[in-house]
Amino acid sequence: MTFDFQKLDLAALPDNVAVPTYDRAALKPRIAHIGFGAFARAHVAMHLHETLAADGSDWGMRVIELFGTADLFDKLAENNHLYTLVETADEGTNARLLGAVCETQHIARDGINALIEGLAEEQLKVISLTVTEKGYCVANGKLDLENPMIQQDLATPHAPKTAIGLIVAGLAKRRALGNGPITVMSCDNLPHNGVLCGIAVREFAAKQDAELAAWIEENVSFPSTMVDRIVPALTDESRSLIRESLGGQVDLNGIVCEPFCQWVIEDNFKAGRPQWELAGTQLVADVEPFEEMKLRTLNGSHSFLAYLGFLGGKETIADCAADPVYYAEARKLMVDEQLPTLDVPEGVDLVAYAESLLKRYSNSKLKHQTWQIAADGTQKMPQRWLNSVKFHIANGGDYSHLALGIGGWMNYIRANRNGERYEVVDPMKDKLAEIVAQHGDNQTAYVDALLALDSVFPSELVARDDFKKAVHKAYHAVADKGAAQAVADLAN
Ligand code: CS2
Repeated sequence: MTFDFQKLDLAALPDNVAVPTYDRAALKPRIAHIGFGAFARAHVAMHLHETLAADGSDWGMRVIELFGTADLFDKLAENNHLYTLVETADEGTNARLLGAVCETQHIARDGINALIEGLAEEQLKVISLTVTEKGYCVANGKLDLENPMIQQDLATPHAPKTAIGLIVAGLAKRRALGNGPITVMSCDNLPHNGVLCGIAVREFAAKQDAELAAWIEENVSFPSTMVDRIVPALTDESRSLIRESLGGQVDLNGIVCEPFCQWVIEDNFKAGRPQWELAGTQLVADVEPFEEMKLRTLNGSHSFLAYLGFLGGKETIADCAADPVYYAEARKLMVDEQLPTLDVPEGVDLVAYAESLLKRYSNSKLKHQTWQIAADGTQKMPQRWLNSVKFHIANGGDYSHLALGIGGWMNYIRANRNGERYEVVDPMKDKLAEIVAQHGDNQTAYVDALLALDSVFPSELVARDDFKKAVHKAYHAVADKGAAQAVADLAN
């Protein structure tokens, strides 16, 4: 199937495709968003679009990319920065054009200086980011000074390649120009994402200039946020759905997602913010209970289904949810092993929350691939599973589902599903492949070598025989009986 660029013809859109009604010409780049992938298009930029529709303000968004080519950004500009959002579920589909983006900047097209200067502009009041877990370059709660990209950026701070290096360069320029305070808002699936982002930025700055670090302390806030919307990577099938929804027009910047959307933001902004609450966003004093609930329940069960589902021959989360055994065990993972570890956010019924997630997983229109969620396991497991394991060990609770998830991951990274090879995506993939090559034939040594990865498995867990035993057992269950049987055996 080919999808060639075509300029959107707004007059020819089907009547049910809504277009922005607010004054887009008045928008100024007052938010700069780094990392304009599928998630940001469907979530962060959608919330701003709805806010603008409600208040008609001038809070436009500049979107920034540090990787790949500027092709899609060029196409977005040709369409006056409009693009299509299609929300789809078994109950029906809804398409509309979003209009909050007013500018694009790409490192490969515009050069790093333009990006740095952009972050220093006076009218810019918020820098937001969706750069995935690994984009923060943090290990064990600190800036990862072993990370080669951080080392390179510290050596050439005027030409950074990482988001953290770019933000610090932008803040340094902002300080030099006297352009005032700003907020840096992380929107990635990490616990205390604002705190972690603040640590990375401040530690990077302190390595260069203590006065800059002190200025940041005083002038920059780092609110935490909880973001939630399932937005699978585009496939030909979703591109076709976009075309069909637009009455035959192609939009290469379009995106397809589920109807559900949630955003909880810590209300801690140094220089103002859009009135996001007008678009249903929750602004709260403490995001942590929401973050932990979502990370452990949603993302934790996603990763469980990703490894054990993929190895069990299931291509999508909806395929997993359609299998009564996977469905029941994912529910138990959430209700029996994750919910007891949580502080309940005000007004939330946790069991009803878990049920609502299973309903979302059953959306057969979404085609959210298990292989996609399986990516970056070394970056995801600590917050999704291992903190809960710590809780159970301290409280004598059962964590057999969490352990099976870990055993599933250890099998998954061998890149061999009954003889079928696949790509393992992970920033530590070379290290993982080395462990497979060195110890793959000796299962005990293999599991021990993985448990020795100290940026993934906390030493306090690895020091415990009961934990090690549970992981060895889980690894063997999946290796010997296959993932589907190992999941089914959890019921016994
Ligand atoms: C998923 C998330 O790929 C993954 O790791 O668990 O992207 C998930 O779909 C979102 O966090 C939902 O809000």
